Amino acid sequence: MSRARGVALMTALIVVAIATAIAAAIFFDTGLVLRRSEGTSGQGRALLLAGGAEALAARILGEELDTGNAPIHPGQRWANPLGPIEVEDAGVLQGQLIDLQGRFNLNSLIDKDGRIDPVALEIFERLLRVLELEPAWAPKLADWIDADDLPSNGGAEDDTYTALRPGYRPPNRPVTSISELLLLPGFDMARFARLAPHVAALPRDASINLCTATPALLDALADERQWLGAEDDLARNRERDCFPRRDAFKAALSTPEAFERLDRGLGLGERSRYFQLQTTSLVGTARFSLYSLLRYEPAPPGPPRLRVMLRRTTP
Ligand SMILES: [Ca+2]
Repeated sequence: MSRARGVALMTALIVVAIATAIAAAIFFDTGLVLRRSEGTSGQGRALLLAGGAEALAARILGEELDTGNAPIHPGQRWANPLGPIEVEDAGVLQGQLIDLQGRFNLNSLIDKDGRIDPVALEIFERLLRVLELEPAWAPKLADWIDADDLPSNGGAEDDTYTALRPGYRPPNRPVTSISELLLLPGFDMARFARLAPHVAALPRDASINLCTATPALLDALADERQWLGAEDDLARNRERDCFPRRDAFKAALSTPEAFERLDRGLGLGERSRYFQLQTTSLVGTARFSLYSLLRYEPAPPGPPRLRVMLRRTTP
C-alpha cells in the first residue's frame, strides 16, 4: 500500500473514531435528558413540538418572504420570540428565528472553484479584529476550507494537522458547522463564544443581508468602528424598516468601488433565504434544544416553501 493510501486510510479511521465518539456523547447526553424526564416518550414529544415550531416559523416567515422583494429586517414579526406556548399533554415550547445572512458566511472564504477569495478573507480578518480576536485565524480557516493542500500566507494545511497527536487532516471543503473552528489548533471555547454569534456555515450563494447584519459585521464591512458598542442605536434604527439600506451603505463607504468590490465578493443585499430556528421544549422536567437550518426556496408551480436543510442539537 502506498504511503498516500495509508494516510487516507488512517484519516478515514480517525474520522470514524471521532464520529463514534460524538455519537456516543450525543446518546449519553440524550440519555441523561431522558432519565430526568417523566416518561421515556419525552424526547419523542419534544421532537414533535419542535416540528410544530418549524411549521409555525414557516408560516410567519412566509408573511414577509412571499411578498416579493421587500427587505427582510428585524422589525418584522418573524424576529419576535415564539412562545412560550403550552401544548396540552405535550409540554411547553419556545422558539427563536435568527437570520443567518446577518452573519459572515465562513464558506464565502472560497470561490466557486475552491480557491481563497481575497475580499472575503480581508473582511473576515477585519471581523476578527473588530471582535478583538487574532486576524491570523482567517488564513488558517481559509486553508481548512480551500480545495488545495498548499498553505497560504499564514495558513495551515496537512503538515500542521498531521503533526498533532492525534493527527488529522483539513477537509478541504466547505464547513457544515461553525464548530469546525474548534478544530484549528489553539482556537479555544472563549474565542468560539465571541465569534459564533457573527458567523454562519451556509452554502456559497448566501449573500449578506445588511438589514440584519450584526454590529461587528457592519463595522468590518465599512472598515469603521461605528456600531459595535452602539447596539441600542442600531436596534432603534431597525424598529420599523431595513437599516442600513443598501444605497445608504454604499454612499457611506469611502468610494463606490469599495462597495462594488464587497458586493462582488460577498453579495450585499436586503433579503435572506437562510434562517436558523432554535427551539427549546420542556417536557415534564426535561429540556430539549434543537437547531433547524431553514431555507426559503422557490417551488414552481406552487408558492415558495421553507425547507428544513439540517437539524442538530448544537448550533
Ligand atoms: Ca486546503
